[in-house]
Amino acid sequence: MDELIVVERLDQIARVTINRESALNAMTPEMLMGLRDHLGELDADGTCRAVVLAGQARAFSVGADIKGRVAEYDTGGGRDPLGDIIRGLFSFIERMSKPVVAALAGYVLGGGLELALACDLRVADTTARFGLPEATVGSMPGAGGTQRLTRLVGPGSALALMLLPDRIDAEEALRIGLVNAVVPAGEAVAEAERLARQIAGRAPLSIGCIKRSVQVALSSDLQTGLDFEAQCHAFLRGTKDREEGMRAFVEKRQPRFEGR
Ligand code: CO8
Repeated sequence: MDELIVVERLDQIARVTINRESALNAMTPEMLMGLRDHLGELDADGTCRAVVLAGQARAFSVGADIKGRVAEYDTGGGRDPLGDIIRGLFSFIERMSKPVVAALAGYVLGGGLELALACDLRVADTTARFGLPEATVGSMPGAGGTQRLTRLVGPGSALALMLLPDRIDAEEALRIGLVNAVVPAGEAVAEAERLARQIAGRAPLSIGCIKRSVQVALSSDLQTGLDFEAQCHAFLRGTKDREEGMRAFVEKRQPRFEGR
């Protein structure tokens, strides 16, 4: 398993693992482009209904590869190839029609935390430690952290994580709403997969519409969001899966959704 990103298909879900254990899954442009390619393929694959995103060994990710950034990618000039790739990837994850569940264990720092923020659900195990150390190295969260974290946990908790050097543990992350659940050490991936399977059993077009509607809620006024929700609802009313879902309920059986 030498690939920087490892993809495993498990029936209707996929497990995607960041695989750079020697550098605690620090992110390089090659890794991020690989992740973008794999997620693009999974999003286009009608047989995949949800994705679990995890990190190998003792980190989800410690963020940008500082050594590589100093050496190659960032001269402090105008262009920032890593920044362009990372921002494009995180926005793509939000645009995916399939939910991405982050399985968080060990270090979840800097860009690694920003990656988790771009996912739809977050499960942490008790080893997880969260922090945004960018200001310690003369930078700032620049891959969506100031925006997504603030929207998720509110300005008070977001500022504490960004201004102070302290890391927070999984229980504190749960308390402030940064993660959806905390599980015992070593169980984050299994729990994330359990949630992904539950999502996979539901109507995929409904799931996609819900995800998109929540994104719209975060970037529009209430009326625009309500109009978008109504459009999605009208669209779903005409789908085969809605007919199947209602029929299955009446017939007291499991629905067979096809995504149409
Ligand atoms: N980049 C490159 N290599 C890293 C990084 C990193 N961010 N973090 C750790 N490593 C490497 C170490 O250098 C070490 O390698 P080696 O064995 O070759 O020396 C290996 O991983 C193991 O690390 P440690 O020996 O340090 O392990 P510890 O358990 O003692 O410490 C820590 C782990 C606490 C995570 C420590 O390594 C650390 O503080 N790392 C830096 C974390 C950090 O500052 N991350 C934020 C980076 S900035 C960022 O992510 C911005 C993203 C957005 C950029 C784009 C926006 C435009």
